[in-house]
Amino acid sequence: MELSARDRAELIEEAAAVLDGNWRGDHTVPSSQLYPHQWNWDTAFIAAGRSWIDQQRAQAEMEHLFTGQWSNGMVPHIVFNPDVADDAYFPGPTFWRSEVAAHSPSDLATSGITQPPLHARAVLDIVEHASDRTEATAFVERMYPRLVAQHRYLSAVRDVAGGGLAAIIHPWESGMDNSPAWDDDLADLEIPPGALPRYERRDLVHANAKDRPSDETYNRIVYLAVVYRETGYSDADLGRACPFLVEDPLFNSIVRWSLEALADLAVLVGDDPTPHQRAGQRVGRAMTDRLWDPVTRRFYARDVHGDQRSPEDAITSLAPALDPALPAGMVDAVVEVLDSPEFRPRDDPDHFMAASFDLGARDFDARRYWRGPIWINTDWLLWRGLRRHGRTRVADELADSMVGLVRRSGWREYYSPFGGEGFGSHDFSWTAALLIDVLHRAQPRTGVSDSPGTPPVRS
Ligand code: 2M8
Repeated sequence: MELSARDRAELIEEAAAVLDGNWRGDHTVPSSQLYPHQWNWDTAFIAAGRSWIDQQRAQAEMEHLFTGQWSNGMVPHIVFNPDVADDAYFPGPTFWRSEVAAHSPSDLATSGITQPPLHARAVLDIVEHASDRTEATAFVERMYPRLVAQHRYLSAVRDVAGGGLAAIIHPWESGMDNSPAWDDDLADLEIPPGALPRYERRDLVHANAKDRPSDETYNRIVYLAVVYRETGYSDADLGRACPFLVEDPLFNSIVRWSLEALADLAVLVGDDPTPHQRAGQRVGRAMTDRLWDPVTRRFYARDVHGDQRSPEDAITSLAPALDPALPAGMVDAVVEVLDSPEFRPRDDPDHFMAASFDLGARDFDARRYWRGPIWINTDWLLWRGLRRHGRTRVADELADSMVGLVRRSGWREYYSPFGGEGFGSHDFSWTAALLIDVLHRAQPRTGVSDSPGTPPVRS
């Protein structure tokens, strides 16, 4: 694909307009209708991309998200905008009732679960791109203790199995809510009669039912949230309280990548980076000990209750590419899977990568959310990880795909791997923000080469 300087500038301008359209004064919504509040990992993606063009808004939205941080360090997956009607999104503030928790903020409604902790990495990106260095230094000083608290919560409260990994307690915490990787765990779940509140799905008002989770899945994920809410969102004994307990490769790879960034931020504020470096290396080792299957040479999510890996080939399996110290043989294995017909439809000349689920699997669905379509955020995470490991060929292909999808179908929430049709929301914020990042760091097949990034650190 050729991209002229003019095309590139136009894409960046369009992406900035998408973000400005979704800006709400102190945060950016993922999309104006389907997701009208502030989301956790969306904010990190949005701020990382926006940092190239608007330092002030990038900083502001990170700080706004952390106004919703709980006193135990947990950063909620949604910070609700009090100006938005309660029934604009389900489950909204009256469902989550964050006030029942001892740790929640008293003046702000939030959800009671978290999402992948990409924030230290986003803060580092903001600082690296900042034009106003004084402002950036003050921003890091404000954010650093909050990020430390976030990671302390994940290691102290979420390492339920004691093996060094954070467990997620709800599929929404993975960010890949409807992935077939969670099907077995959800199938085992029995909803006692009367345990499910009456509710109306608001997502189907704004999105095609073919793109969204089934009603049966929705009942289960709502039930899981109710079960945790009934504990008062307690930190105690999650192993007993939470029927869904999974060590997810993507979540933990992001913990690993962010801990590395947190160590760099520690240096900037004059703190000791060593504890964060060591914590990151421990997570990396725990991923290879607990999630790597040496027979299939893949990473899989681990069900903590069943104490076993779930052998589903979902995009989460490839995320350990983000670990800067991942041994070269494991990086090779990630690249092999990504290159295989499981993740790219080679027989289709108009194919894009990377599917979010094994293209040949029974449960693959090219348009249903997280069950097969391509997402720009997972492409971007793999791209950042693989560039870092010097896997330029496949990283460039990912960059080409991201740019190609947007040029083919606009700023959509997700896309078909076959032909690139767009699905879900229009004018989706992280798609716009991450494309700004891609276009600044690399010029897809334009002949203008990109600097290869920091060489991998071996530990
Ligand atoms: C989707 O998740 C929300 C619940 O958090 C939903 O379906 O209502 C996911 O794609 C998630 O990863 C994302 O953060 C959120 C907002 O974009 O939407």
